[in-house]
Amino acid sequence: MMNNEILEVCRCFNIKGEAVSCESVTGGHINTTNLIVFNHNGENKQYLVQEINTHVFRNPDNLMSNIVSVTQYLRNKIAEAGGNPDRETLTFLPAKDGNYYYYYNNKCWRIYNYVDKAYTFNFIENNTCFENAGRGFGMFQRHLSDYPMHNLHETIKDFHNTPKRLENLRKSVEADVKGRAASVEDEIRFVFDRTEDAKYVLDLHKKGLIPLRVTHNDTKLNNILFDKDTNEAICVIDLDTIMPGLSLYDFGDAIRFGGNTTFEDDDNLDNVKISIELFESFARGFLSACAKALTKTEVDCLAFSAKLMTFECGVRFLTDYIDGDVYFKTKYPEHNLVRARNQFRLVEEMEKHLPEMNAIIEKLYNEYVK
Ligand code: GN1
Ligand code: MG
Repeated sequence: MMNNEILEVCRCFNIKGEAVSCESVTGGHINTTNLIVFNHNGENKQYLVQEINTHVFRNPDNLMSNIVSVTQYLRNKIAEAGGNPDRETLTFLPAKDGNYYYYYNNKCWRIYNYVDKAYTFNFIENNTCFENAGRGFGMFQRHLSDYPMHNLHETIKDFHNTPKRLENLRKSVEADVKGRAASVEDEIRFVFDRTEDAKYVLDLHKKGLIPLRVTHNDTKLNNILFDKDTNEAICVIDLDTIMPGLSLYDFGDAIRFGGNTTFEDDDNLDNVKISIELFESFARGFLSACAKALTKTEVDCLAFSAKLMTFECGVRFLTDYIDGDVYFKTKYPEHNLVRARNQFRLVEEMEKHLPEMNAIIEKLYNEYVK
């Protein structure tokens, strides 16, 4: 269905031609996305028109400055490596005022080229695909290893500061605006029983044992595009949270989502397990691309980081449930609670399997580094 608002937005970004079709793209929990096709001089071109969630990303200028400078940097790296920058990174369009975002109808918009002959997954179908995703995120890390980090803005403050996430939960429980806290006492206890875990990697960072790097920070499986012909992971997308961070966040969050044997919002907790095979596949891809760039302390924390990121995400879902679902998009009233319970079950599963996961990392590290 053609949507007039989207059409007007396209005009603000100087898109030429006749609109052929427009459909909404679902999957992300934060921004709202539409795929629009324009025909210009007999040729069809596809664009993604996205409304930026300014409740979450409060400074679109800083946000787009990060994204545009990182994608331009990546274009050069990809070209140097003999790749195709139009497929291997995103290309954003300037609006008529020269900025890479534009306010229309009091909403903040941006547009970028749709990469065709590519697909995303919401669920892993086989080990090879997850290994390819690991290589894709590892390459992303490698390409950005010399990026001048001081250029980057912190688009969401303390995004992966897990102790701060616990503090926020504590505040939400105290405020209890929806009167939901009493019904989730077990979940709250689960979180505060793990207060020590929450600060483990940040403490190592503070001691200088884990370096700050340029990281993606939201490495869900559906944030990487796969090529339809080769099935290789070609392009990392959803670049809003690129910031200085720890490599562990990218590794850990990818396992949180893709290493789960079910969806992050499956309410049947018996389905929630960590797949050791998938864990190994992703770790193989990731380490094959960037093991040599990581310090030994980082490598030693990789398996733990999967548990940490799963725990942190669960804390965020639980906090949002208590706050009345103001951050993540939800489809039904208990959605955030279901997600939180799912993540906490996955944490328990990872706690059982941590020795095995650590042994896999050690084995792969020896393979790729020694
Ligand atoms: C959000 O936008 P999306 O769906 O890729 C969130 C991530 C969470 C994820 C949980 C900016 O990611 O941090 O891990 O949901 N993004 C932001 O599925 O908060
Ligand atoms: Mg996102």
